[in-house]
Amino acid sequence: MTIDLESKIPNNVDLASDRKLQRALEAWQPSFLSWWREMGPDGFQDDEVYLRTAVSVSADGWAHFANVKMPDYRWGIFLAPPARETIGFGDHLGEPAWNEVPGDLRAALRRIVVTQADTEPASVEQQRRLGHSAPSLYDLRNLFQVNVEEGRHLWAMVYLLHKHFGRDGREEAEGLLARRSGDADRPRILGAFNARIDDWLSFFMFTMFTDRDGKYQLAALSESGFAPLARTTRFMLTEEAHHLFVGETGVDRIVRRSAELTRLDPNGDARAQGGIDLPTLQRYLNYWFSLSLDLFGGEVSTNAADFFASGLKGRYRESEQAEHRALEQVVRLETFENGRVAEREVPLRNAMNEQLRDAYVEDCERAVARWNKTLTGSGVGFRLKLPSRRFHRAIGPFAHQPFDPDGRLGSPDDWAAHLDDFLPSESDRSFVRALQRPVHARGQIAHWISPPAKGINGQPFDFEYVRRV
Ligand code: BYC
Ligand code: FE
Ligand code: FE
Repeated sequence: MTIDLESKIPNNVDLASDRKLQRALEAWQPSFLSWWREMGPDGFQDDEVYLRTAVSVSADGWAHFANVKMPDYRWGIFLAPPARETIGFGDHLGEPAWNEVPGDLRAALRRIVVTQADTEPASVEQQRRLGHSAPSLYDLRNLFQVNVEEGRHLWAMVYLLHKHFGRDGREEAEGLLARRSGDADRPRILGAFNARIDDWLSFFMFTMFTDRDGKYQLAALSESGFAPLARTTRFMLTEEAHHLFVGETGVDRIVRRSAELTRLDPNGDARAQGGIDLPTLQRYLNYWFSLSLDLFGGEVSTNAADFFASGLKGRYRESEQAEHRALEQVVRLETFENGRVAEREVPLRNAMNEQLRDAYVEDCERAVARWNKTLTGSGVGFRLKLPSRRFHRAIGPFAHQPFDPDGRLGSPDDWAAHLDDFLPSESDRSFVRALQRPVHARGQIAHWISPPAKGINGQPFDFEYVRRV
């Protein structure tokens, strides 16, 4: 797998040997760049940003750091080496993995690839104005790092569409640049990717909770019997780790600062001290966690069962499962029937969305425990917690039911009366937005957030991460 960094589109897929594909992708490239100019970060396009660029797929030294203007970022196509030669689960267990799309799986596979692809540019669109209110140059650089890599993830998926789905794939690739996050007529496909992100608390919650859905979805796809999908998602996961780091530590830094300001204030009110109060932080958490839970799909899903049976989408760390056909087992799931919460036995294959969501929730619990440790250390009594999985759902049996964050069913009137306790209100949002004044001077940090424990790539916090022109 030689790496070609010199050609128009850096790649390790030997693009040069497939002229037709190369021409098709080179024709898509200007469309991507004009999408980036129009919908990528607003401003800052001429600034030098200290960016990491993927240049190899070997574990040591897969990326290099340099000052780059964002439009000059080298968006490339990189497949990790195959992890296995055979299909690891489902009805085709043990058969050779596919390098081409099996005809009968074409529609399902295309749908999975397009859904995954659509989230990548969506997130860039959602975050496009945040540069103007960055709390530090360090954070500004991290925002742009995440943005260019989501752009590369779009490339990863568009490569699959162009190479394996012919004319349909090329049309889908156009569609990915035509939909717009939040647009009434042509929105992005999945719910959370049409939500507003116009402050940095939302950005950190999004990279914590929504990018983390990405980690679990990519991990499930990296088990795929369709080898090109498995290999490309496996490489995407190496980049994803930093996005999750940005989210988890970003929230932690706000928690730390909010706790300090709470202690400082005679009435224990962080807002009075120019910070974000912990109850507001909890409401943002409620919002982004519940929105992200929906991204796993319905609790009971025949789509998910089919994806598993046909070998397209596995479980989280499938190889660590005791058994890979998942044919005999049943699992008990919570549902909502005739106005009450009930349990139901479901064949394991139909519960694959919920299994993946379980792994995700456990990971989120770990992060919340870490934030609470920060609160303990700061001597503040407040504790954060994940809301119930029944709360504020739009997909699955609990969708649009008035469950509170503790999972108790109320009346629609109770819901309306407590809405502002559960979720960020317009007044919370405008308060948080008003705090977000840009801090673009070296080594400085906004009042409402703590500095990070360390800088990027061994650089100090006061490094000039973004050189403004
Ligand atoms: N919003 O059988 P069901 C990332 C639809 S994030 C709107 O329950 P299924 C990233 C569904 O399409 C990772 N619609 O679920 C993060 C279906 O429609 P039809 C993205 C939704 O099919 C941050 C119906 O409801 N990756 O990478 O198992 C920054 C019932 O379907 C939603 C993937 O999504 C929703 N939330 O779908 C950047 C992986 N949920 O058939 C990037 C690929 C469900 O009734 N996608 N629906 O018309 C999949 O594997 C699956 O399509 C889903 C679940 C996980 C989305
Ligand atoms: Fe991504
Ligand atoms: Fe990401």
